[in-house]
Amino acid sequence: MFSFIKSKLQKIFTTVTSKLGSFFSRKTIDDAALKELETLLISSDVGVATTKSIIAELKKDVDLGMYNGMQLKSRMHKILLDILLSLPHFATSSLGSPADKLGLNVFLFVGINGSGKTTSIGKLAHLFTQQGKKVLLVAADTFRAAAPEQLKEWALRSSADILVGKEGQDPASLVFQGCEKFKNEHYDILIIDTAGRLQTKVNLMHELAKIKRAVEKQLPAQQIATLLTIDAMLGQNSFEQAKLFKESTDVTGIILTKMDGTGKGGIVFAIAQELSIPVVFLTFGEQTEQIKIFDPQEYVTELLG
Ligand SMILES: Nc1nc2c(ncn2[C@@H]2O[C@H](COP(=O)(O)OP(=O)(O)OP(=O)(O)O)[C@@H](O)[C@H]2O)c(=O)[nH]1
Ligand SMILES: [Mg+2]
Repeated sequence: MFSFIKSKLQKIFTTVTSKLGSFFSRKTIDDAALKELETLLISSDVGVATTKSIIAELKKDVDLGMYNGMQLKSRMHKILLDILLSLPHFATSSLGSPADKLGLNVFLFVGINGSGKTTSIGKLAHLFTQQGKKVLLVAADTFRAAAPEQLKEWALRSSADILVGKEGQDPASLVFQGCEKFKNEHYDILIIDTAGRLQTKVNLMHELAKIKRAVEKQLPAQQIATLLTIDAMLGQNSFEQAKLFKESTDVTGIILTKMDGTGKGGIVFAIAQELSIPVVFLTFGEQTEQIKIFDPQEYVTELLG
């Protein structure tokens, strides 16, 4: 059976995983090899700071004079996994569990335009309706006229209900209505789509903060997850925007989108180490089922080949 990376994230497999393999088959690993490895990690989006810390760890062993490719592989496995597991663990098991068990069942999506919010919402809605849950989507991207239509398509595909506002309605007031509907009509899951672009970034951040307050007025904080979509193909360029969202909306988790389009894949480590936000889902295509809960153990094992 093909591994997840090999079959779904082919570009990563053919670049990073196969290049790492050439290190792991070496008889000796010395300083020169670590230099080469450093270049590979940086070019795979691991990020300069995170790469330096990984290489510094590996160098301790090289200095002790013991090293072959297989030992390198097992050390890297531990170091990379530690980076991912060092975060306050996101309870993916609580995703969508009933509110009375304090599971996360309200998902506020944020992220820049084109990063994959609406598409990922469609996939997540489908995941939940497949489990027999009653799902409500709120089309709070009122900035772009075509946005509610796009979300309606996804609602149809996943058999979720959708609340669309009146033209020009304030998104926070629509979200407020959405929360009331969610409670009054006993939905299991509420998912809110937002705009990725306004006249200015400051406006956007203010609007998102206002939307968040509208949700928090009606629902307990323990139920609410703010999910930030990041386009994996943008790599390190996505960091500045991620920081901006993090500052204004207190992000619970990241959905790393378009993993099918990148041959890198190291960004998950840079996100964990430099942003301290857990990656919760990976998406890898435009079809409904092309989403997966991120599993650190599996990801590291498969990335190393
Ligand atoms: N290859 C690939 N394309 C994707 C993936 N997720 C989303 N896309 C595409 O990326 C484009 C943008 O996705 P949207 O979901 O519209 O992004 P958005 O964040 O809602 O954008 P705005 O509504 O403009 O803020 C669309 O063409 C999607 O089909 C993915 O995992 N893989
Ligand atoms: Mg959208």
